Amino acid sequence: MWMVVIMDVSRRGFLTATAGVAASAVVTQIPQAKAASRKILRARSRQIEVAGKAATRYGLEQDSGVFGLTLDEGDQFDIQLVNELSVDTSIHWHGMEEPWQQDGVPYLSALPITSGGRADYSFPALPTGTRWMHSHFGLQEQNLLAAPLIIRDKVAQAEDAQEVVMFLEDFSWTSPEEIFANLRKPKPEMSMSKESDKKVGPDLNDVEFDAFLANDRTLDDPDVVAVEKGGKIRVRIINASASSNYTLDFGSLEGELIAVDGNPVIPFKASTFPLAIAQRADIMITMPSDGAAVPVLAHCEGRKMRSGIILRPKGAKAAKISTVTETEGPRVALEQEEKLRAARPLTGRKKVRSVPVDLTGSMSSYIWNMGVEGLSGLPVVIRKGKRVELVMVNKTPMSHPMHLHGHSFQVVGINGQRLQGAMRDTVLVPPKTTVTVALDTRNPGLWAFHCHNLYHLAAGMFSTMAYREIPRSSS
Ligand SMILES: [Cu+2]
Repeated sequence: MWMVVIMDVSRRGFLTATAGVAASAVVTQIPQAKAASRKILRARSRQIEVAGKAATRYGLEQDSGVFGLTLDEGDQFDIQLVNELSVDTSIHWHGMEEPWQQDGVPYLSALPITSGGRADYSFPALPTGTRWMHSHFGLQEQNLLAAPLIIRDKVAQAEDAQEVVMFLEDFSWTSPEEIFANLRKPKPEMSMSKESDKKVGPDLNDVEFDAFLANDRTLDDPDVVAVEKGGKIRVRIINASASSNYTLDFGSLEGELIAVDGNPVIPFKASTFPLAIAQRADIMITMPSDGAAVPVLAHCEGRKMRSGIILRPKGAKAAKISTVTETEGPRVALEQEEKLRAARPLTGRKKVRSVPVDLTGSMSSYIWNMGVEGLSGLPVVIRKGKRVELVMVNKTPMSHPMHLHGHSFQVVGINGQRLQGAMRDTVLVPPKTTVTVALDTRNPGLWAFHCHNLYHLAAGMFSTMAYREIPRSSS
C-alpha cells in the first residue's frame, strides 16, 4: 500500500499530503494519488485601505496571492487549509455539495482548525457555478475571512466572455464583538434606531456600517477592471456581507441574469437586480460600442450608500462615482424572485414531505430563533431519497436570508403561490412572508440550516437537517 502511494505521487506532494493529514483537525481520507494537485489556501491577516486608513483584517489566499479559488468543471476540490491566524477557525465552502464532514461548521462538521493547524479537503468540485468560502467560526466573517470560490462550467469555459468577479462586503471600524454586544443591549421596542420616529414598515438594517467594499475597495478608490470596448462580460457578483442586502445597478445598460447562487436560470433581462446576503448573481453584459466605461454598482438596502467596481475599456474615462446617494437603496424583496425560472429544475414526481419552519425573534431583546415542526432546537429529521419541502414562515419584522448547507433547493412557493422558481442555496424570506423550497435528500449527513445574517445567526437563528446514508425500510 505504501509502495503504491509513493509510486503514484511526487515526493513533494506525498510529504505535503502526509504532513497535512497528521496535523489536521478535520480527519478526512484523501485519495493519495490526488495529492499532487492539492492547492494550499492560507487563512491569514492582511492589510487593506479603507477611506485612506489602513485596516488589518483576515483573508483567504493561495501562495500566489490569489484571493480565493477558481476551479474548472470536472476538477477535484483538493485543498489544504493552513490556519495562520492567532485564533481558531473553520471555513465553510458555501454552495458546495461536499461530504458533510468537510462542510466547515465548527463542532457540527468537525472540530475547529486550531491556530497554526491545517486541514485537508477533497471532494468533486460540484455543483459548478459561483460559490464562495467564508469562516463559520464566531463573528470572523465580519472581519472579512471570506473569498470567492468559482467552479467554471463547460459553458463558461467555452463562451467568448471575459469573467469579472465582484465581491461585496460590509465594513466597520468597530469590532464585530462590540457590534454584537451593542445589538444585544436591552432596549425598548420603540427606540431601535435613530430614525425610529420616522420609521414605518419593516426593519431593514440593524447595524451601522462605515463602508461597503467591492473587491476590498470603496468607490472612492474603486477596483477598475480593464475590459474591451464592445466586449461581452460575465460579472460574477457575490454578496459576502455579514448583514447587508443590495440592489445591483447597471445604470442605462441592460444585463442578463443567467445564474443565481451559481445555478442557471432562464436568462432574465433587467438593469437592476436584488442581491440578499450570501446570494450570488451571474450577469452577462455587452460593453457599449462607443467605448465608454461601465460602473457596476451595489446600492445598500435602506441606506444612502453604495459600493461598486468600474469596467473600463482602454482610453475610457472613469468618472468618479460618489459612495453617497441621494436616495436610500430600495427594499430587497421577492418581486424578481417570483419571475425567475430554473434552467434545470428538480425533476421527477415524488411524494413530498412538508416541514414547517417558523422564523421568530424580536429586535428589542435581539434573540432570533428557528422552530422546526413547531419546536425550537429540533433538527429537520428526514430520510434519504425523498423530496422535502421546507415551508419557512417569517413571523418577524426583519428579512432573513435562509441558507441550507450541502444542498441546492428550488424555490417552489411564495405566500402559497406555486412556482417553478430558481435553484438556490440561499433564499430571502421577507417579513410576514412564507417561502417554500424543495430539495431532494441525496447528500446524507448533519447539515447546518440557518439565517445568513451573521448577527441573527449568532443570536440563535440556527437549526440543522439530518439524515442517514441507509434509509430505513418503512416510509
Ligand atoms: Cu435573519
